[in-house]
Amino acid sequence: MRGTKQLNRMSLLVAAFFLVGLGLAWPLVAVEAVPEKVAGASHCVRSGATGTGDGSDWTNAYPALPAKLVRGDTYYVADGQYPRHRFEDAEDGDKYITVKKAIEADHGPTAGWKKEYGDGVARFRTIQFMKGHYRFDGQVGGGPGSWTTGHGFEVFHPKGGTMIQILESGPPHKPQRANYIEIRHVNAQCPSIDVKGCAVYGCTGRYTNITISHCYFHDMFGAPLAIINWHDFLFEYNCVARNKCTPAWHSEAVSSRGCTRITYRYNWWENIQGTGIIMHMSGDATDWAVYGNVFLDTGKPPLGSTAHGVVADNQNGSAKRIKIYNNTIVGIRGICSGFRFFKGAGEIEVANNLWYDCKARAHMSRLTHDHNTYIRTKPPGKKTRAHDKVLEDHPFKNPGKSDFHLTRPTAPGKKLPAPYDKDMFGNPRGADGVWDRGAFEFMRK
Ligand SMILES: [Ca+2]
Repeated sequence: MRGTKQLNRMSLLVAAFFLVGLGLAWPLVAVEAVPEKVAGASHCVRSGATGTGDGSDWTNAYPALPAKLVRGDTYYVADGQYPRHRFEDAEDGDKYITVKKAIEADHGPTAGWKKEYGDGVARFRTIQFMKGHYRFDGQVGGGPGSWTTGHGFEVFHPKGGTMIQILESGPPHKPQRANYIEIRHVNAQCPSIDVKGCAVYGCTGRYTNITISHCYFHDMFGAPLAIINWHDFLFEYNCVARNKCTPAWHSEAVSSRGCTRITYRYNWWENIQGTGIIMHMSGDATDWAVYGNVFLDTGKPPLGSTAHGVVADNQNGSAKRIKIYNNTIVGIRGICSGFRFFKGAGEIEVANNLWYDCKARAHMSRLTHDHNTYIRTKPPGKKTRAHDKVLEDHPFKNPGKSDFHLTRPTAPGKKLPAPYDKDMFGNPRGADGVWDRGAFEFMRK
C-alpha cells in the first residue's frame, strides 16, 4: 500500500512538472494538498507460521507480534496462542498502531489466508502498554446480546495477576502518561474466582482518552478495574462479572481514584462483591456519567454484595457533577442497592433508574433523586419523591433468565438531553411518548 501511495504521488509530481512545462498553471502546492488518505501497511501475525516470518502474508506471517511495531501500521493476528506483549513503540504525533484480530471479513493481506485462521480466538499471555496511541481490537464478540461470548482476543495467564496493564510504575516525580488507547472485544479472566488478578490496571501515571468497549472481564479475586488519575475514559458495552472480595482483600468492580470525565454506559455488571460496584475510593471525582447499565445479582453463587452502594464513594476525596440515569438494578444484596456519595460536593443527580427485587435498600446520600421506580425494593426513605413509584409487579420479559427488556411502558421518566436519549441498542428514548425508566427503552409499535 505504501508503494502504491508513493507511486501515485510520483505520478502527480511528474504530471505537475509536465503541465508546468507546457506553460499551464499548476501550482505545486496543489500537489502537496492531495489528501494522504492512505492507511499504513498491513502485517500478518500467525502463531505456528513457518514461512520467512517477515509478516508480508499469511504464509510468511510473524509467529508472534514483533517487539517493535511501525506507527501507522496494522497488525492482523490469527487464531492461536501468543506470548506476553509489551507495547512500547515511540509515539509519532497522532499515529496509531492497530493490532486487530484477523477475521474472515477483515484480515489484511489475502495471500495464504485460510478462513480457519479467523474463526477462533487469539489468546495473549498478558499485555502491557507503556506508550499511547494504540488500538487493540478483537473485532468480534461481546456487547448486548453476546456479553460473554465470541471475543476475538483473550488475555489470560494461568497464574492470574494483571491481564492488561497500562504503564509500569515510574519515578514518582515524573509520572508517565498514557493517552489514546482503545481496547475492544477482549475477554480477560483469571483461572478462577480464587486467583488474585485484575483485568485492567492503570495506577502509576496519568491517563487520558482511553476507551474500553465490548470486553468481558470476569472471574477474579480482586477488582477487575483498578484506575488512578484517569481522565476522558469511556467504558461501554462491557460485561464485568464475578469477582471475589474478603475482609483482608477488599475489592469492587471498579476501584477508581481521582478520575474525571468518565462515562460508564451500556454495560452489564453481574455478581460483584465488595465495597460497591463502581467505587470512587479517594481523590476528587468530577463529571461522571453512569447510564443505561444493568447491575445484577443473579442470586446464584458466587453471590455479589455491596456495602456502600452500586455507585458510591469510600468517604474520601470529593465527588461532583455525577449523573446516574436509566440503569436497571436487580437483586443487589448487602447493605445498599442505591447510590451514596458521603463526600458529595454537588450536582449529583439520580433519575430514571429501575430497581427490582433488591434485598439491600436503595439508600441515597448527598444527591438529588426523583423519577425512580422501586419494585420489591425499599426506596431510600419513607417519603418518596414526587415522581417516584414503589411497585410490586415487574414489567420485564423474563427476569428469571436475566431478560430485563420491558413488556410495557414504565411511569414516565425525566426527559434528558443527549447523550442520555438512547438505550444500549440505540433505541431513542421517549419517541413513543414515554421516556421509560431502566436500561431498556420500551418502543410502542
Ligand atoms: Ca418508550
